[in-house]
Amino acid sequence: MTRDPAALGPMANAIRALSMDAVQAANSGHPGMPMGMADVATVLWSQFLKFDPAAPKWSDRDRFVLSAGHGSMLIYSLLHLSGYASPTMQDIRNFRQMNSVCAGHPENFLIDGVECTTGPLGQGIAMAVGMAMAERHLNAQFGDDLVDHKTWVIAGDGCLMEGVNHEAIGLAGTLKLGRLNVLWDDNKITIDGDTSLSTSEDILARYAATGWHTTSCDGHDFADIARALAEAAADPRPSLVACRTVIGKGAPNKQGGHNVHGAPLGADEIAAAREYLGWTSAPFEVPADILSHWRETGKAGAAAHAEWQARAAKSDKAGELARRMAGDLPADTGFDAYIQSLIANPPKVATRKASEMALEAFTAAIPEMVGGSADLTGSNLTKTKSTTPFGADSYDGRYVYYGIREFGMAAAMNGMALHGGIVPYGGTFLVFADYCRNAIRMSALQHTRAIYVLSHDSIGLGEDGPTHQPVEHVMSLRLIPGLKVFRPADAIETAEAWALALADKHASSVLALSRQNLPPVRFDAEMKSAKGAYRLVDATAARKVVLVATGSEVALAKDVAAALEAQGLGADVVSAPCLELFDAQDAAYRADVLPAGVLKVSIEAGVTMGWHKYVGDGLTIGMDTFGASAPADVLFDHFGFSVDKIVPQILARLGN
Ligand SMILES: Cc1ncc(C[n+]2csc(CCOP(=O)(O)OP(=O)(O)O)c2C)c(N)n1
Ligand SMILES: [Mg+2]
Repeated sequence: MTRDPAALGPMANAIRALSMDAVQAANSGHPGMPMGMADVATVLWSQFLKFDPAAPKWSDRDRFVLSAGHGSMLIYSLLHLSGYASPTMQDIRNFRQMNSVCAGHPENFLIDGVECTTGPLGQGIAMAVGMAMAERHLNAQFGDDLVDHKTWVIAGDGCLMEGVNHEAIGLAGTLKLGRLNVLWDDNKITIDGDTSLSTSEDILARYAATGWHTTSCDGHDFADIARALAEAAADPRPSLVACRTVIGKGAPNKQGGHNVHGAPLGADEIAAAREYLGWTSAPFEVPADILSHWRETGKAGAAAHAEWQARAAKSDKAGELARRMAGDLPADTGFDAYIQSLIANPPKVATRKASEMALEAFTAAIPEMVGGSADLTGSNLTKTKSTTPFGADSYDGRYVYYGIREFGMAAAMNGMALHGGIVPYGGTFLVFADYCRNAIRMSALQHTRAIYVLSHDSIGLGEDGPTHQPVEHVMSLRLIPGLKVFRPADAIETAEAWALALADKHASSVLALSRQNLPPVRFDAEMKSAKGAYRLVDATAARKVVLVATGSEVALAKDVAAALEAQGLGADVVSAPCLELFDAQDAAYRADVLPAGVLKVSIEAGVTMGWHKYVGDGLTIGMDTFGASAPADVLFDHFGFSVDKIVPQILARLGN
């Protein structure tokens, strides 16, 4: 740890110089935030943060989250200066250019030291809450010797204004996440101008009201920063430190104004800043003495890492922790025995119930699964016997009562998954996926194994009516790249969906589940959902039609096929629980399941847009309007999901 106070100013100026020069070279980017928070970040990294640049993935490192992701040059500077292998100075020179790991916003999949992808304001803090939850949970399970670290966040005015901030801090306060410390870049500037244009909130009072410890400091006074950070670190509550700063500090003519937020300073102002800061080095050059001070910062963490390794070598729990942190499931996930029980006794249950049954088996066998719901536990059926409540007095619990905070929940799930050692799943109604949609998108982008249990997946929920009936949601979630959207048809497909979601440690999944009971359609143990879509029923008569359906409409498709066969028209039924997995199959398989030259008909109680990709110029049976409030069977009939209403359309298309 650097204790020479005289070194801190030049160290911070190295961040300022790299940031302004990189933004200038890229001719785009955000110099204001890194320059304004350079002093705070220097104190944090040199005196508080526990990290080992040689081991970016060391599980007991402190987590550092740059929630104000537009200030990406801050974290790139910090990582490079303190001695991480990535980013290199060449990467920084190529800031924001194709193939540079120094992307416009920090991306967790490009640089090891970047804990999470940030840029969508507010979500960094919310993910940090999840990381702090993960730390306490694993601490409760593995003890102080193996898990004992903090989560530090740098956030801007924008992060604190976003609604998700409210959800996240409410959860953190209730859970008493004392190892979470948020350093707020209190510069009173956002893009449009002074924060007084849009807010008059007493932010410290709001945080205090949710159970946080709050303090303030002069963000350009090293001693005062250190005092505030020490206070935050010591307090048993989560802490907010308001760091009063000047945006763009160091650019003499532009600092303090909103124009320095997100535009290059320009050659003249950069020259003036060099003069003002006394920075004489050329762009992308850091004087050796300053660099050596920076390289000192990781030394204490490296020593702590070595001590941790010695403890881990003696611990009989270290192997299990390593397994969980690697994201590898136990050898027996409970899947095979559970599938056999379903085959022995195929239940007629809602797929949300089937999900609960599968979860009983999986959560018993996979201790890293941590579940929860946004106040719909009894509807999503996400709680199992193995998942006892997680709370301030029971961090070893595995079930999170997230409250009515869908966005906060999804972001926290991302944080837990990114922390590692935990496989988070969480539930809400499918229709409210929109409330947390950007966090689901961030799950996919960050390759987190977050599993969303989204029940009440269609008009089949009935009387609650159109506010609660998803119509566009299943298809719109399929639009998110990399996200696997499962809509299983019965208990076996639901178990398969869970198994597939759990098995892929680099992808996130949605399970769209029915409220209403569904008859079993599958009776064998072959893992057919792995192919995404498969032939469930072969045509008996000469094949004229292929019906492709998902979820609750698969049983209907079987009835439609039977009616067609009764008229001598052969019809296959294809169940398509996961179109993303189907798309990943080879062309021959896809052409076999959905062959050319026959009429293909999709049946799904949702929007028809998207289905022509699978049925070509065939028929798309769906609904492109909102639903209505009525019993489910009435609604299915009203909106055309019945044998009587579908068969004539098929006959007409066949010219019969
Ligand atoms: C959810 C979201 N909305 C909008 C933006 C666009 N945006 C990026 S930075 C910013 C202003 C943020 O102000 P502040 O956090 O105070 O940053 P500062 O200007 O102080 O660097 C906005 C609106 C975003 N990145 N994320
Ligand atoms: Mg600001």
